[in-house]
Amino acid sequence: MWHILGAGSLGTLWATRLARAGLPVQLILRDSTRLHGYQQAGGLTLIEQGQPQHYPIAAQTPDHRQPIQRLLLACKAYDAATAVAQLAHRLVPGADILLLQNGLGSQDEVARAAPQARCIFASSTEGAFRQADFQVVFAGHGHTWIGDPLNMQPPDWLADLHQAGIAHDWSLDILSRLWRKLALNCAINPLTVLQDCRNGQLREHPAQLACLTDELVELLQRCGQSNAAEGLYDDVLRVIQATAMNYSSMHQDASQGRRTEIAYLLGYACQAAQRHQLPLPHLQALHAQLLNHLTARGLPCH
Ligand code: NAD
Ligand code: KPL
Repeated sequence: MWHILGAGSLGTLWATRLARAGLPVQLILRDSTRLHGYQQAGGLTLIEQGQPQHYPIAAQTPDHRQPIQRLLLACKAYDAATAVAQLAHRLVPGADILLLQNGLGSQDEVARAAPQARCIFASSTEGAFRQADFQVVFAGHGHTWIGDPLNMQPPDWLADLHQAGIAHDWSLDILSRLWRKLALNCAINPLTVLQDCRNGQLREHPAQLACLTDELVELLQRCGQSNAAEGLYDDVLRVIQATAMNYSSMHQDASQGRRTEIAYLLGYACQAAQRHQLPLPHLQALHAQLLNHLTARGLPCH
């Protein structure tokens, strides 16, 4: 049984593909009001290449009593630990939790909230967005790396992902993947918010990108993540080029008045630098500017 917490973009993308492969799925929705809304909708809808497909997947609230052996955590980083704490009493000893959160920091928070479980981390380049409640558009095919820094042994349920057509690989260095993605997000996302621009327009700010990338490379090396630092600047330029017409996820969140994951991206990077007593003036100035920008718009910064 796949218990999936969060019927947002990625939760829906995973739940619908697992369910249509014939695998047992239970959604865990926030509360009885949301469950009622879901029952009214009659299930989840996934839209692929303009074609909607409906999936009447079973759902429950966190206070249901069914034990959980495998949990896919598909909420934002800032909700992850609270969500898992709510379910801690249902997690059987040795349960697996697959964490889809972007950035770093939430994985440790979840591990503290559920010490009886094995936490398996994911880093995904798939893209999905919510068109309406319980309706999600599969916007970008990508790949998901999955790994466990404490245990190199892959779980047997990777076969389910294969069956469901979810492109993935077991990564022996998932932390390196997560750090690399965090560095890309730190170089690109905050600037798109402050300049109010699409990713591609950052090509007009090469000097700023170079300063930030140099500091991110220093940070990665100091944190023992030299592999994640290799060729970072070229990769930043490649991602900007490949996603030139897109607004970054942080830009989308901020412009739509939604809370961002800043604390798990640039905030995490600045904290790590502080822990290592590493002065990174450009990154710290960017962080301060972004905090001011979000605060001025009434958005939380934690
Ligand atoms: P989302 O906001 O679309 O969905 C999160 C869902 O979790 C929401 O429906 C919310 O109500 C639910 N939720 C939160 N707390 C809950 C709780 N306690 N109980 C039940 N439900 C709860 O977010 P998303 O876009 O799917 O992103 C999830 C994570 O995946 C983020 O860390 C994001 O950065 C990462 N990610 C997203 C994408 C994407 O394309 N959307 C791609 C890569 C990575
Ligand atoms: O992951 C991204 C995001 O928008 O969050 C990209 C496209 C890589 C930009 O940082």
